[in-house]
Amino acid sequence: MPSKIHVYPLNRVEGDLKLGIEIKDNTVIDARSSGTMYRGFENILAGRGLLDGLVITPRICGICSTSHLKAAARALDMVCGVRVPDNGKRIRNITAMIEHIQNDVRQPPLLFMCDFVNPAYKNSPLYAEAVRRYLPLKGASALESIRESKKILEIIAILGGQWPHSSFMIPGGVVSVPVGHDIIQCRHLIEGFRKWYEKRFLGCGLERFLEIGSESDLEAWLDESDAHRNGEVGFFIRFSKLSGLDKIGKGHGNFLSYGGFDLPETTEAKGIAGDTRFVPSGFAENIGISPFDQEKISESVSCSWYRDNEGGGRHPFQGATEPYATGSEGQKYSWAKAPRYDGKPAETGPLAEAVIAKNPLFTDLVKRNGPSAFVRELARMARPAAMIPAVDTWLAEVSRDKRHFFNQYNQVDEGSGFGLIEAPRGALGHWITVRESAIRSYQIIPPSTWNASPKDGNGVRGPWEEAVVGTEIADPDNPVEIHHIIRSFDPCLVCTVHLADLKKEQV
Ligand code: NFE
Repeated sequence: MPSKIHVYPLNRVEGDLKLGIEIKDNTVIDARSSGTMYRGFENILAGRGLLDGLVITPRICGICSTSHLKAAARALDMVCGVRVPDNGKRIRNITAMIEHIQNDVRQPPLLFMCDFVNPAYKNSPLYAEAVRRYLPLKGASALESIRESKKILEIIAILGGQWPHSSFMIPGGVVSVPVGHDIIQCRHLIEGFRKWYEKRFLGCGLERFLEIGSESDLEAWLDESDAHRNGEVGFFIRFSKLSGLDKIGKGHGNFLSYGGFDLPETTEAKGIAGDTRFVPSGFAENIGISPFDQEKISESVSCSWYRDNEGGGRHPFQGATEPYATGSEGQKYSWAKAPRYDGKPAETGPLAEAVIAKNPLFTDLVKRNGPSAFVRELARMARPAAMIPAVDTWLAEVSRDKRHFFNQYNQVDEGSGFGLIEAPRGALGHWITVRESAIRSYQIIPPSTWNASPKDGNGVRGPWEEAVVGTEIADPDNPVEIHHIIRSFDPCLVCTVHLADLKKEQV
């Protein structure tokens, strides 16, 4: 049977994405991930004042603005050669972590598990319960998640003035200096959130959940009590296994983490042994981890609507953003560039962080079964378990440590720097070059660009293009399998992704 190309627009996904998939005998044989909107923040920044990225880059996105602020501030820390004092690190870490946590409890019920109410599952024994929980904007869990994720964001508003799009980080630290009752209020909020997350998400205490160290432990934990089975995580595991989400969405199996959350010099919070950050950096092929080297990052524009670079992929310090739309007749098909690490595509996000941090559960799951839509989403739902205690520890430390929150920085005329962090969706990088006190060039690679990458100059697919290849599609008019795979990467604003089959062509 000849193959057919199906073109699915994915609305409101970090600007708008379109996925073209080629299906032969009900199996995906090729895919094209296409960012359909040019934004041009990098060109807006060129020529502006040194600090303007602190105000402009948080506007890139409404769900990860604190992360862009942090990456911009870290790039400027490097340009200005200034160190951040412990309290500055704590406030930066607390606020950025809260952004992760809100995302990790908001995305699963609102954006991922709403697909469990797809008519494709209407005969599933778990369907009625899925509808009760996740029916968009009506399900009990969907409504709870909106309420609780909104509440926890108050911590960023208290410490940073507002959320989203705040600009309270500066080179050398933060400008906000919380007073006693601010910290009391933040600790009250994190404590209330912890109780809700334990009761409704996990069905057990954080400590019990963090004991799970392997696939068999996970199965034993699930069988242990109704509370475990009926929490959001337990229900997600049961539905996913029954529906085969652990068998789809494998991809390349390459993982990237820039690492994040610098540990203060004095702190009770612990990263993994020997690392100076709460989340370590690294690159992994399956579970084989190698040290991270930012010089190995490059971006190809061979299949992207930008003027071709001579000599292929370029490091962001040499990168340029020169739009060059050729239509869809050539090999260019996306406004997203194609980032590569050591020439290879890499997925990034909570699963990549967990593998690179050698988390025993996720190392075991990936070692046994490889990545999947299931394991990617499980890593997201589990991530707050380790972060909530760190937030509370740093809040307590801020209230005891009366020292300063920033070090004075000097304005510089020339220099360059990069800010590489972990945003909610994974590795986020800002690269800035300064000449005559102004921004000469600013290059940004958000996590969704890594995951949504089009093909590179060698024709190698990006992570989610690769993840959908090989998938059997039961009904090309309702490709729920593709929804699960793409949403397991948590593309920005995926809550309102609608896949509509625009066009079918015989090839
Ligand atoms: Ni618009 Fe973001 C995160 C960043 S993009 S959500 O997380 O940076 O992938």
